[in-house]
Amino acid sequence: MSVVTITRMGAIAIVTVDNPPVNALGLALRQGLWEAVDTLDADPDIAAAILICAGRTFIAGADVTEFGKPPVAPHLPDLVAHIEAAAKPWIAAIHGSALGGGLEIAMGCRFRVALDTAMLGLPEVTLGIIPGAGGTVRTPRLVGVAAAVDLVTSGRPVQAVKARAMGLLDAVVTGDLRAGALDFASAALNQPLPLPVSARPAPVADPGFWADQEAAIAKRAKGEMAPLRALAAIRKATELPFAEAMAFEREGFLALRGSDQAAALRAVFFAERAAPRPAHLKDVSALPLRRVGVIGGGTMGAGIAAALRDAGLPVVLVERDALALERGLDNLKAIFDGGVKRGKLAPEQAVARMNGVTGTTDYADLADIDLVIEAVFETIEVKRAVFADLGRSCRPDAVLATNTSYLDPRLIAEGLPHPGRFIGLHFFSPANVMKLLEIVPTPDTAPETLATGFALGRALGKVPVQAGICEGFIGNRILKRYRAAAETLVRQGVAIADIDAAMRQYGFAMGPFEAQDLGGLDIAFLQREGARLAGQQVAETLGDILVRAGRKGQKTGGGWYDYTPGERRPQPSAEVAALLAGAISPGAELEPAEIAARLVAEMAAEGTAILSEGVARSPADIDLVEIHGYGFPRWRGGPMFASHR
Ligand code: T1G
Ligand code: NAD
Repeated sequence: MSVVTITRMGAIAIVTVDNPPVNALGLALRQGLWEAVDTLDADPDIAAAILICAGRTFIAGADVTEFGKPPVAPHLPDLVAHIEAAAKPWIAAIHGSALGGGLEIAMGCRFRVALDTAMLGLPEVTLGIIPGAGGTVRTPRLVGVAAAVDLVTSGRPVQAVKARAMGLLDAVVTGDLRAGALDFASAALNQPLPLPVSARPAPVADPGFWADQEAAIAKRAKGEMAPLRALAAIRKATELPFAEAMAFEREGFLALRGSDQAAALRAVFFAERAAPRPAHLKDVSALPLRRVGVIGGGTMGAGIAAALRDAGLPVVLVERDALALERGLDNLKAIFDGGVKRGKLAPEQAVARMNGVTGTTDYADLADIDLVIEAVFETIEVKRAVFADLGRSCRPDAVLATNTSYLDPRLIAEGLPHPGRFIGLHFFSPANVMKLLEIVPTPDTAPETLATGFALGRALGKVPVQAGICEGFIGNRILKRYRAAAETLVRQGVAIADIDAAMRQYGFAMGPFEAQDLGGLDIAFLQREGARLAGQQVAETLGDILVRAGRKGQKTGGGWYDYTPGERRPQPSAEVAALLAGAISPGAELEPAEIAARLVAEMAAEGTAILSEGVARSPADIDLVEIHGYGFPRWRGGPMFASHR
């Protein structure tokens, strides 16, 4: 079956691409489009061509699976030029997502028309590369310099209406795309044709513009190469003749294509797409999810309820008493009001989100719930009491899940009727923002319960990763090793601030000590104290010394660092130096790269142990946990990827 077919509607040819799943520009498609240009140019009865796609989307870009191989002609920039130079003007008719090479193909067309629901973008930088088929050279000619810089260096797609306003589209249609494109073509062909995009003048930016953009992007990119290279290519598009600018872009694309950062981002790209549909569950049906219960309206319960509402699921929020329920509903409303303040939600959407929440203190209101997520206090007694109530109040087939961070889900579920429906669903705070969801089955968890956990992950747009039962599952277990390794460096005389600076330079938003001051040192301290009380041998940590001295982090005005009241900037602390003096033997002099290498190696070592114990199913899963739960820099690929380069 050919991936390109041509049908004729009078003088208009309809060129249909059908290359599932996303019409990616593999070799066969490139060849098919090349031949279609020649066929239609040779057909005297054809005046114009409409390029349209079958399936879920317009062309979603180059075929990422080809990236690891040498490029094969016809190369994409040549194909775009071939379409642009066609004697018969082409009109791109876009639905779904026109991304990367797909948008570049569309920019080679004389016109671009899209459904109002379509998205258009140049996400190449998210793959560690830059557009390689004219995206940095044609885009500024269509939308101007500032909009081109934002589109290309951020990789963020734009919706059709905004794309039309920017000049990326010539028209937005609703309903039947093919009919709308035909109407547009008929009207457009009665007018003088616009110049091909490459022949249009390139806009010029104010002198200071490039310096400002370079500084802003360098700050945001934190070592990632592609965004700055994309900026340079757009600048050349405004300063050089088209062909020279194209050559500069191609050189940058080819240079980045083989880079470690591109390899890392490609690995993450495919891991993220595989995660929500694990192969071992492909023949297992998930249970229907129509209404979800959340027990506890605190930090996590409110965040989880918000995530459920964002996904359009009705929620029953259960709290222990009327006052706590009122507080829980206020927590939830505050999340949506924050979304309105940030322009993420319209006021009426925030109201609708809350209208989909039923607050109650009566577990009987869970009688018809499909799935319940418990997010109450992290003590086994409270959790076991809650699940005893749930076992009595919910349907026998209702999935019951715990959001515990450290307790053993098997102990929480002990004695629960129908234990096959129990599972751990470990969300990360804030639960309506963080993408990671650790899915933790017990030995009794039924396959369809596990499949339902993944189905919930998909519904919420999460990155779900299955984890076995151990202390901290995957992420918190690696975090504990990371923090211990960082403390070891402190004991060897490496300055706390140098360690944080090294990890920020590596690409983390913040270092391990800054992060503890933000989250609070007491959470981990209480875990250690609990283990000690339970009779476990848990060595004294430097963090213990600080917490015992009342230094719990920013919330107490000081933790690993001092903080000026009202400020959040960490300042090295003389008190901390004095408190830890007895535990530090000065002498270690480490470069930032060495500090980062040692700490990442420790994460990878724990990841290897986690793999060998079967707690994680693959190294890629561990990398997804670190990237989406703990801020590991995406363009490094994760500790497992980074340590095996
Ligand atoms: N190439 C190959 N396969 C792709 C693909 C691509 N570009 N995009 C998606 N897939 C596969 C994916 O692995 C999955 O496979 C299936 O399609 C469905 O994906 C020259 C060089 C288009 C918005 O970055 O953003 O063009 O698991 O689950 O949720 O300048 O896929 O079914 O076997 O994500 O409906 C630029 C990346 C490339 C687009 C659809 N393009 N893709 O989302 O489906 S670089 C991109 C997406 C480039 C040029 C440069 C999304 C989507 P499987 P999915 P979805
Ligand atoms: P929290 O103290 O903010 O909220 C707990 C809520 O549970 C309170 O509102 C309390 O009123 C309610 N509650 C207590 N007993 C109840 C009962 N019998 N019925 C109904 N509601 C009851 O705690 P949190 O930070 O939201 O943590 C909740 C759970 O999520 C814990 O197991 C924690 O380990 C886990 N968790 C926390 C984080 C985090 O960063 N805070 C991250 C992941 C997981």
